[in-house]
Amino acid sequence: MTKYTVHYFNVKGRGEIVRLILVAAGVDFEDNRVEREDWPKLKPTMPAGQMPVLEVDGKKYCQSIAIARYLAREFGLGGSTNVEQLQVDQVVDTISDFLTEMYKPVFEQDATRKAEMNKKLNEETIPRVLGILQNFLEGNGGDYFVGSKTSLADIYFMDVVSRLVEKDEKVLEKFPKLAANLQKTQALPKIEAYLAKRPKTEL
Ligand SMILES: N[C@@H](CCC(=O)N[C@@H](CS)C(=O)NCC(=O)O)C(=O)O
Repeated sequence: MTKYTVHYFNVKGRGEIVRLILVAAGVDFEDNRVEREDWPKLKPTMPAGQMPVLEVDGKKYCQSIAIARYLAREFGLGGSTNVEQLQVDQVVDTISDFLTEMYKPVFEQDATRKAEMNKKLNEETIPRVLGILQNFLEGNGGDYFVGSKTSLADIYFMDVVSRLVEKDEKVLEKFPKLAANLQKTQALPKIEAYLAKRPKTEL
């Protein structure tokens, strides 16, 4: 049996999607949550000196989205046709771009600049990106982002947008279809069980 290990910090960050795909697929994996103080020693052992890293039978691979796509294809969560894979990817890349924007204010040190960035994020970026995602969802009938079952697209949406909902429960008020999709993914039995026991982390 293939042995999978996910190496990442004890945060959701960019690594959570790798964990979630394995969880959704019902695949056992070692969840190696690296402590910050251990990182300098481990960094040179990672392919690009960063995490998340997926280790498959002792071989390490980097880049969260590349890993997520690989696992999704491996376990039937990546789209059934080439066009469906493209549809999954357009959702995933939209969310990945958004995640970069979402974390910018978090790492800003200057308080004034941080406040400006948060204002722009909340008033412009979040509604704009949710609008785009809602169009993708409605363009596919409104239940799933791609095809007629859960895919990497739904799981990555849940991963990232649930973090917004935790901060502001009204964020999806104007996007009922997105809210329903999010709840459906969170209620998948394997995901629900994982979410109930995963460590609570700020990021
Ligand atoms: N594009 C990469 C980015 C990876 C990345 O930025 N990793 C950060 C944590 S989210 C990291 O390892 N930081 C520690 C370091 O660079 O030493 C991915 O999506 O996997």
